Amino acid sequence: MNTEEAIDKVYQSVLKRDPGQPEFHQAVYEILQSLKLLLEREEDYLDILPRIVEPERAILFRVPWVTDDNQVRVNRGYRVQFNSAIGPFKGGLRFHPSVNLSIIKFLGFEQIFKNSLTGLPIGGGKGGSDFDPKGKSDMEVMRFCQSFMIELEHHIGQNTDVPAGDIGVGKREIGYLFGQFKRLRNSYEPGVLTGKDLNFGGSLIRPEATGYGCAYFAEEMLHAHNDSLSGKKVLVSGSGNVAQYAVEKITQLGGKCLTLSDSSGFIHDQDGIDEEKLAFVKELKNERHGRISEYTKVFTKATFHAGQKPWGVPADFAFPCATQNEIEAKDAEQLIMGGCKGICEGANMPSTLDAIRIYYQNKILYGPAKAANAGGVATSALEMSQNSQRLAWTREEVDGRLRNIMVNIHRVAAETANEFDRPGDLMAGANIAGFRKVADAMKGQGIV
Ligand code: NDP
Ligand code: 2IT
Repeated sequence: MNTEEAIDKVYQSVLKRDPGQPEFHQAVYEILQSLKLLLEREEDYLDILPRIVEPERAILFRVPWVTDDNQVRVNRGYRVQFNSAIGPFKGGLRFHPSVNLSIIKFLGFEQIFKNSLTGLPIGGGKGGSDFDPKGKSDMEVMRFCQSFMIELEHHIGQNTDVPAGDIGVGKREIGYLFGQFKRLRNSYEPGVLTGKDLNFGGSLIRPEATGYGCAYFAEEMLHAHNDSLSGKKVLVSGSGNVAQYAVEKITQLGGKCLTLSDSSGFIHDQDGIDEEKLAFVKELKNERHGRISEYTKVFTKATFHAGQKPWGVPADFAFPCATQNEIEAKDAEQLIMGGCKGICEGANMPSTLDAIRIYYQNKILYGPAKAANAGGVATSALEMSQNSQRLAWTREEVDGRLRNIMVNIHRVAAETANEFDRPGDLMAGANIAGFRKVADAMKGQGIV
């Protein structure tokens, strides 16, 4: 059997074993395609594949809770502990009605390689629920989080598995989860969750880290071509944690952000989303949990496009920061038509495989999610370090470390791409480099 056939055999076994998990299949397919380059040179990594595509443990549980008007609701909880070769399982929790096992497995699988790329000792995992926080009161969200933690508590710990936020899970939810964990354990162990409030072990810059890190990564991509974000017209999708801080840093670096979106549509502001407008978005989204369309009521020159995505707006660079598969082939074509010269992924797997093919055909810059959005989890690992030391670092200290980590991830991805005769192919470089460290650790630990 040649390498190609051996890889295909692994992929076919995943399709057969896990039918009905299209997002997971997509994530596995992308990695396996990149790994062909490595496996053609070093066959003994092939043995790792059947194990790395199988989670070490996957937990599925019932989450019963009671609404404000005393109705019993039942949601489904998940925690997929994918790989602990290089450190405790680490990865966020997503609360969104679309959550299912396929989505949690794709996220957990990607997290293995992303976490490895940070250079920090963290394994890969992900969890969440099909609970929809939209339209729920604070007390409903609290009761849900408490019920969720009653089960999750059995499976997590600062040396075992360390959850954090993702879509629908921010500082508020992490606070409720931590409060319940502390009651259940009767022990103050802040290193069990990251993304905490500053008052109980959170790290400065963690809220900003994914968006800032993504902008730092894009700046590195551009620097490699003697260019920068300064003066660039930029499209951003989403308007949550990642999108907000991507806009903040892109703007500080001299870029002009023209769009933001949510699941109801996008806003287009030709004059750019400046500091004052961003402050409005933060208050709208983080405090009032409102819709992005409200932006145009306050900033009347901007327009709202219901049910549409921002990819048709002419611009130089795009930062998808909402959700998976938000750029399909037709969107990628629109981006190219509009003059887009680069994509830097804040969201996880925001581009379909066909969209990525179009980026490569058109030779635009492509910063894949595993590398470009790793700043969030990297800063989570810095939060864990501070918790272990019982110390809190300054904003400058954490931001400096974040920046160095992003520069380093870009360097490693670019160097690995060169090593495999794919100059500029950051997807191949990131996938191979992320895999190689975990695979070497797995080899060293025997058949586990
Ligand atoms: P938030 O919940 O803060 O924001 C999510 C944003 O994306 C909202 O604007 C939301 O709109 C929009 N969105 C979510 N689902 C959809 C959908 N199906 N269609 C259209 N819009 C959608 O989440 P984050 O900003 O934290 O996460 C955004 C992305 O970044 C996700 O892919 C996440 O996995 C990834 N990520 C997050 C990290 C973090 O540290 N938080 C780290 C690395 C990656 P609406 O409010 O209408 O639902
Ligand atoms: O996708 C991600 O990397 C995250 N949601 C952040 C995970 C974390 O543990 O901080």
